[in-house]
Amino acid sequence: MKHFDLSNYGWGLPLKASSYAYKVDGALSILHWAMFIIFFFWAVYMAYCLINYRQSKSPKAEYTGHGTWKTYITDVLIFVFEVWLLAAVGIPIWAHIREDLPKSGEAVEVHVVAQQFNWLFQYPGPDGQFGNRSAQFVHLRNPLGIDPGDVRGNDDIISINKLYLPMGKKALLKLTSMDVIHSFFIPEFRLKQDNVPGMVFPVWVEPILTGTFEIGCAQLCGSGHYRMRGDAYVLSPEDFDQWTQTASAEMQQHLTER
Ligand SMILES: [Cu+2]
Repeated sequence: MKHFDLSNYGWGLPLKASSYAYKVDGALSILHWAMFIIFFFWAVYMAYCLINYRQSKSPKAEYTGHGTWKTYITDVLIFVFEVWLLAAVGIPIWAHIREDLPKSGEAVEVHVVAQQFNWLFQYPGPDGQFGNRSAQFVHLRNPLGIDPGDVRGNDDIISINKLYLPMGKKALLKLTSMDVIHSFFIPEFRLKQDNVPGMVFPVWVEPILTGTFEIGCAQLCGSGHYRMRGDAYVLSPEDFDQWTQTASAEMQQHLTER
């Protein structure tokens, strides 16, 4: 399997690999173009003032001012634009990403557990049910501490630093941490969310491209923060089903040695 693809990054923003990446980039583009236009006109206006009100032409400072309502036009335009950007563009996109969570049965569900300095992924396996986890069962061979007495966990898949997702299907990721605050970040998905110990944050993503995408930790979490990375492999739905079968079978074999 290909290890993270550097060609996903280039000039400008990274490759757009999720259904909402276009929306996020659209909002960023509007903001940057607006800033560029505002900057341009301010620069032109400043040059106009420097020339038009140069000392030889206007030697005496005026303190009273002669502002009329017209001087507020630009302020009002920028204010209206900013309110529009926030209310009509930003908040709906944010709400879509944060609140349009797929229901448990409709999506591929993965538990994402951050740990200094790895990403641990738990899949429910073919039975669709997650086995319970408990700290008392954590072992080198059982890094997530899946309860060996819980039959639901017998076919669960544990993957370290490798996240597998099917293309074109929604994935519901439940984020938590074992130790300190980490932040789950996949630039190509435009997805970033803190992993907080003792809490579970659900996030969702719908990959629209197959390929390998880098997972980084976006929260300084200790001396090994720099190497806390992984890869997200987006497979075709058939390949993903195949992977689920194979990985689960391997885990069950592994379990007998647990
Ligand atoms: Cu981290």
